[in-house]
Amino acid sequence: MLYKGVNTLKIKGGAMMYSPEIETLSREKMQELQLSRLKGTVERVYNNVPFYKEKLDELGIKPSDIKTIEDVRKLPFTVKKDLRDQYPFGLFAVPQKDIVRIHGSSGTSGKPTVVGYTKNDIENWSDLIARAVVTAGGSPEDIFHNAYGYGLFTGGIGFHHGVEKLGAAVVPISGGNTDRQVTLINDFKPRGIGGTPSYILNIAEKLEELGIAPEDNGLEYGIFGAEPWSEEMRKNIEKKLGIKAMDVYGLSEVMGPGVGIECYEAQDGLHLAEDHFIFEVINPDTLQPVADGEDGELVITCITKEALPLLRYRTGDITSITREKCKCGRTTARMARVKGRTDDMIIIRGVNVFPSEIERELLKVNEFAPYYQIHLWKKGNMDALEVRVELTPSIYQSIEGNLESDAVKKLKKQVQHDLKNACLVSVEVTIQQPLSVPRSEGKAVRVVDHRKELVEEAVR
Ligand code: DLL
Repeated sequence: MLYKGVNTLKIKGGAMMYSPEIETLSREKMQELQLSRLKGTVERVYNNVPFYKEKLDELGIKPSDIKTIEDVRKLPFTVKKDLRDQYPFGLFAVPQKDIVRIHGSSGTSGKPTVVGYTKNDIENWSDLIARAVVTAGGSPEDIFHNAYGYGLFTGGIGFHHGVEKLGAAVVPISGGNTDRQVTLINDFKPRGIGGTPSYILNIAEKLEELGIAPEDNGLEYGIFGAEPWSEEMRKNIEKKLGIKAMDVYGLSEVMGPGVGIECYEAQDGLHLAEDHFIFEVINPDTLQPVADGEDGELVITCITKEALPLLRYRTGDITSITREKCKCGRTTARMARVKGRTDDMIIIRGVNVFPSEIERELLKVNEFAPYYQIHLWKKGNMDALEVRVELTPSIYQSIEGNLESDAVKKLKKQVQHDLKNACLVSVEVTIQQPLSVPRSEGKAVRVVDHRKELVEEAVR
């Protein structure tokens, strides 16, 4: 089927695709395309971004030294601190008059990192979101409930333009006001929904509370990302909403959402937009590439961006890449679900723990609602890890609200044992009443680190 005005068609025996010629390109052809775009990018940043000229000069590299795709490894890395140091517009490669949009990411401390887009950048981004929505099972005839936050965050407005570009109808509800979200879902019956998985879970629970059954909400697919989530969380959301849930990845520094997306057919790794970015996975300590399938830090080079073409941006995200063909027919490389961030990794008594590993264990426990928060403490000189979880309302009722009951004690012991087996560290599990873990409307705060406060308090 060919949708009017949209580059979407069905390929035989395969999936619906938005840009089939790109999505099924041979590796050889893809690398040719990447190389020509990379050469252009290096030339542009060398001539227009003093920061990069200086870095390239320091390394003795000229744009003409980029001759093969492997030469990307000759280029300098860019890190978040570089964006902060060049705040706000120091890394832009075009004059201010060509910028049509500015986004940012809030970060935990200080000023946001600022990113800019030209008109072409926005067109490319919208195309990639349109491609992502189709990959996730969407079509131009859909209504798409967009519960990503609108504002400096790239989620809301990024999806907004892409869904419109596809020709589908976007409901720009943003995050928050869950009652209204549920009313609109019930009334409009959107086929697609987007939002952070932690917030979508709130919406799903609200629907449940109001007695709106999964088969009556109209939803068929969801596109969730912007924070790490686990397979268990996926199953949970899919069941509650009666949909297929796809993982979408992206970061404002290189564009926003749409850098990678799972396909509806396989839900097995995120198809990467290799025509716009070059992806590497490196060992964060040695900075050397790791083999396909091996975990490391994802590094992204922008090859079509005009306003902010970052070279070898170290995302801090831990994942792996496979280049095996997917059963949906696409040939693009796929990345595994992000396991966590290098800076999110909790090091407890020398053991590395990712919040997603803890999530996986907790969500296996039927007695718990799918909400949790990790708290880090100091006990004497030792780090201590506490996980706060809550019982489901029905379990809470069945024990008559007695959190000291033998059943709760037994459950706590069992979960602590399972967590220790899975994560190799001792975890103190605090089982709480329903609705006691903070709910998110955007990215969930999974880890609260009290260790610094405690040290500061002691010094005071
Ligand atoms: O979170 C862009 C986005 C919006 C992606 C909507 C997906 C959906 P930032 O606010 O700059 O941009 O945060 C980027 O979020 O480096 C990852 O650590 C994390 N992240 C994004 N997507 C995923 C995901 C947006 N699917 C940072 N799984 C990234 C795990 C994710 N982490």
